[in-house]
Amino acid sequence: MKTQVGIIGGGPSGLLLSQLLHLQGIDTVVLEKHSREHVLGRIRAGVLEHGFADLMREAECAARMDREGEIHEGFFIAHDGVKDRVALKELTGNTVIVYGQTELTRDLYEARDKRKGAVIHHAEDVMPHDLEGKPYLTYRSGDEIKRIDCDFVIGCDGFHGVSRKSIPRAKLREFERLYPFGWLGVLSRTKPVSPELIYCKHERGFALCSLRSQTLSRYYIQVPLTDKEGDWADDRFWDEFKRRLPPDAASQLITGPSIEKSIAPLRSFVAEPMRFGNLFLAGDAAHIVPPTGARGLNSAASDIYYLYHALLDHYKRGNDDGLNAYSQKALARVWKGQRFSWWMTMLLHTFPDQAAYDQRLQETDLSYLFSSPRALGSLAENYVGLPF
Ligand code: FAS
Ligand code: PHB
Repeated sequence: MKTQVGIIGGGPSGLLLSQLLHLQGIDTVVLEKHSREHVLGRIRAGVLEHGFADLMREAECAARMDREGEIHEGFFIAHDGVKDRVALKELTGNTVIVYGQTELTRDLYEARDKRKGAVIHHAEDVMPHDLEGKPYLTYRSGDEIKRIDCDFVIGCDGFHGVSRKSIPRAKLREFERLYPFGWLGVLSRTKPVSPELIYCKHERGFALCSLRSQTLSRYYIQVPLTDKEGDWADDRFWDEFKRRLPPDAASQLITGPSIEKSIAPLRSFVAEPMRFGNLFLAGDAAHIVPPTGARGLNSAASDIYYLYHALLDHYKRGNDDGLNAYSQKALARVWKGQRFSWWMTMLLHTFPDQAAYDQRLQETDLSYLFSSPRALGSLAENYVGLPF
């Protein structure tokens, strides 16, 4: 098989790039190792920057997002018994859309199907070859090894994928910070406790009130790294969650059976450069953030935006400036997302054995934040998404 752009990974990054290029007549093939049901079964991001939403509209995949997604003009930070609001729209003129990654990925799959896009599931043992020459991909389908010749390989295969690992160690530099806790996430068919998100800083640990719709709540609590989902029966989760909420929310909390429960460790990670020969990395394949700043999926958006325009310039105008500048340009925005996610995580979580001095710094950071419109404006502009 031959194609112009071979994409490893059928998550939001790979699918969005494939759809955008297809609309411009550029041929792609997406190789996804899992089934579609498996990909859609993962509960992940919930908040989309306006930049991501605009890309979905440009990809002609935004009808349901615009119909069912909720526009949010602000969110709350609860701390020391008070709830302060971050008025995103007043501070920046922009808003965010609350729309689950699962639904967004479903919309992208449906758009690929409608245009008969080549998305191959159950692609086992995907391997990129000859990345500094004329690249090709191989993968196993049943007992058969198949080959796809392409001009470029885009690694959209997430943190555990094969593409970043295909770059020679000597060419790659990795930056990582691990956090001494994880997030236990619960999905429940209950009315959300708050119409806007509430990030709760609490001495017992961080908690987050989010949602997927007015009948589907998405809640998180900070848990020790040693905890497993099995340690948290629903009753134990609801009791602990309620203890970390501000009083008005705690009194209105509606509990119910969890329909999904998972623990994700928190990590900050960046791989540089995001290019090796004709291989380009995008999304989680190149960078990971703790979800505190809702930057994970949104950091992938600017990678896809830069790659999409760079590939257009290559194929339509024979100009490779965009491809040659991709890694540097993408990393500049990725690192701003890293900084913001790290800062929000340090601000709102309870660190085991935290020095008293660091505790005072957290408290001072919060009081400064809500005493200075400029400090709050900085938080808000990062949350709604810095310009591409
Ligand atoms: P993805 O990981 O989504 O997709 C990669 C795809 O490649 C997968 O479908 C995988 O099956 C496939 N793949 C992997 N290896 C392959 C191989 N060798 N061959 C072929 N295919 C391969 N972000 C937020 O903003 N908010 C959140 O609350 C949030 N929560 C998260 C919770 C968890 C547990 C995780 C892991 C991430 C979370 N994220 C969150 C971040 C998440 O949303 C990512 O940023 C987003 O999925 C990035 O999308 P992709 O880059 O497409 O990577
Ligand atoms: C979510 O709804 O899953 C969500 C929202 C905001 C975050 C993290 C997760 O910062």
